[in-house]
Amino acid sequence: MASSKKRGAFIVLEGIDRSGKSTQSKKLHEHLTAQKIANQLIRYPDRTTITDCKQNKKLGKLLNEYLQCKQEVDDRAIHLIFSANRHEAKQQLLSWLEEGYTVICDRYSYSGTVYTYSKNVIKRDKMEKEGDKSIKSQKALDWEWCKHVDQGLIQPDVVIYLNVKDLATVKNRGEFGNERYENEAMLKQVLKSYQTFLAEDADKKIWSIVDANQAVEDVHKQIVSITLATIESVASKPVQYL
Ligand code: NYM
Ligand code: MG
Repeated sequence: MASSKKRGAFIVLEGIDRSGKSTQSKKLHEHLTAQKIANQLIRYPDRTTITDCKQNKKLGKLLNEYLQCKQEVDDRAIHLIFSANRHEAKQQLLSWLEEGYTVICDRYSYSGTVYTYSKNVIKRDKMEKEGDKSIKSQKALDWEWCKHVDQGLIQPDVVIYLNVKDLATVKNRGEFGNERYENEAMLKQVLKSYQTFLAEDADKKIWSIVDANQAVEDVHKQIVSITLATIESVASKPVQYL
């Protein structure tokens, strides 16, 4: 990367299902494009990736079918596949940032950890109640393991967390309940797990909390302002890694 060239910013949006991430990511992309700020909009899981030339779209397709409950996959295996879906795209992401594109990303590594971990907490609670002796096997899905597999990925310059105060808000938004994980018990635990991340990452100063209960346009304005400040502040700084 030529030292005079400004790099793009890596902007991640996180939050529970129906918190408005996709709407806001798209609005941000449209806004930056209208302002002639070079940018790319991506999302995870990327349900379309091709990783096996003999069987097109293997990982993306599998993740999509898993989320739509059309396939059952071992908990550890699927966590690694969600992670691999990010690792395989790392070079492309790095190239974009170095070329000066700001990258808007709808969910990232944080979703990976909080969803797998939350699923495991619920499973363990159930096993404990039922006195299930195989509970030890669930230990391998602890918080650190879930996080660890994403080490080496590019660290976001900012993680914009769309904070919903209670599940009542998202339950009234369209299509809630169609996919795996979109149920109350799970999303309650996911909310708690995001709080754990916020607390753990406090010294990294990359999380920016936005109240998702506000009107769409108000949320958008806040996100634009955070994004523009981030683009400005990281332009001459090196990319960081998880
Ligand atoms: N999800 C997303 C995971 O379980 N692990 C991951 O690594 C990622 C990126 O996929 N309920 C889950 C969270 C969501 C689901 O996301 C699909 P979306 O944004 O609804 O398409
Ligand atoms: Mg969803």
